[in-house]
Amino acid sequence: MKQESHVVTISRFLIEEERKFPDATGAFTNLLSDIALAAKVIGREVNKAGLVDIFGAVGEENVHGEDQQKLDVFANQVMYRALDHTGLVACLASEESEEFIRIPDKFPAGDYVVIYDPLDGSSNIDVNVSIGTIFSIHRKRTTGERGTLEDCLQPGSEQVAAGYVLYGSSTMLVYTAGTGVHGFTLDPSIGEFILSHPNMRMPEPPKKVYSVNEAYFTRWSRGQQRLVSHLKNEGGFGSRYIGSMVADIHRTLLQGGLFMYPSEVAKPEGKLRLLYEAAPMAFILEQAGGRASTGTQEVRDIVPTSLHQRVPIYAGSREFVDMAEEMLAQDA
Ligand code: P6P
Repeated sequence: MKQESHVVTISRFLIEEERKFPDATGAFTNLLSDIALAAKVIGREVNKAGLVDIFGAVGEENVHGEDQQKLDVFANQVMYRALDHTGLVACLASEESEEFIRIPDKFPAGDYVVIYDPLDGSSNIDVNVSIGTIFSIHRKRTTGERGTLEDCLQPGSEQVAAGYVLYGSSTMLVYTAGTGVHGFTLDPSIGEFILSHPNMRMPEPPKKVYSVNEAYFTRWSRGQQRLVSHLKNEGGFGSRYIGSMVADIHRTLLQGGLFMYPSEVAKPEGKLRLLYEAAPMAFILEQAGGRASTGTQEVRDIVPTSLHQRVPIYAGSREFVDMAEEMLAQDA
């Protein structure tokens, strides 16, 4: 008789992981399960966006002056409603909200702080390019019952977990809680995330691929220009750039390579946000054997001073990030 393959749902995996920690209360398991549910709901709308009037902009701008897409607004609401009532969360922060988000008094609060970009890469929605949700999880540090802004402004090194959902040819949830990186693929026929990529490790040797928007070449520092010129000439690298961070990072995690969003002479902080883009991706890549640097320091060492602060990022295979830092230092 054909052996039924050993199907491990994300719920089963989380429970088995929880058993490894005798002091675990089950709160983290429930939190990740709630995020997985939100991912399914967001994924359902993303995957049918072409069929209903949920494409396009809402005619408003988000906190960064970027046109808000209808799916951005929807995904933000789904993440909030999946978490606000659970009693697991002390406070939240979202790319779509200027201020940090308090848990309403009508709901109990918990110990976790969840910071998220509900739909990253949303400028790609209308052209059917993969987009994603990114989340970062901290523990509340302040002593009050409910979280504060201070609880959101923790360095990436203090994250208890981080993950992303990639709405692509399949919907994948990838997360780390500090004991490896684990990938789950949604089986839409049963509505379950199934463990498809246990213990993800960046490949050695890595694929020689760099990923950066070269349209900005003239805005870069001399060191950055020399780095990319070296990669594409003597370095023998290929180039892949999707323009959706979750998709570019996911490819880099699976194949190896170097993802960059560098600073520009006029924009020394770069574009990507520390709390809900760079820091969670840094945790994931480091847990898989990679690295993430600003070009001069570990992304996860930066102590945030504001919710939406931006950082340059060089992320991917350890040896490629090391090389980038060395070449940038030559022209510093
Ligand atoms: P650019 C998408 O808007 C995003 O925030 C990231 O997902 C992506 O890596 C980056 O911006 C793309 O920016 O300037 O190359 O279009």
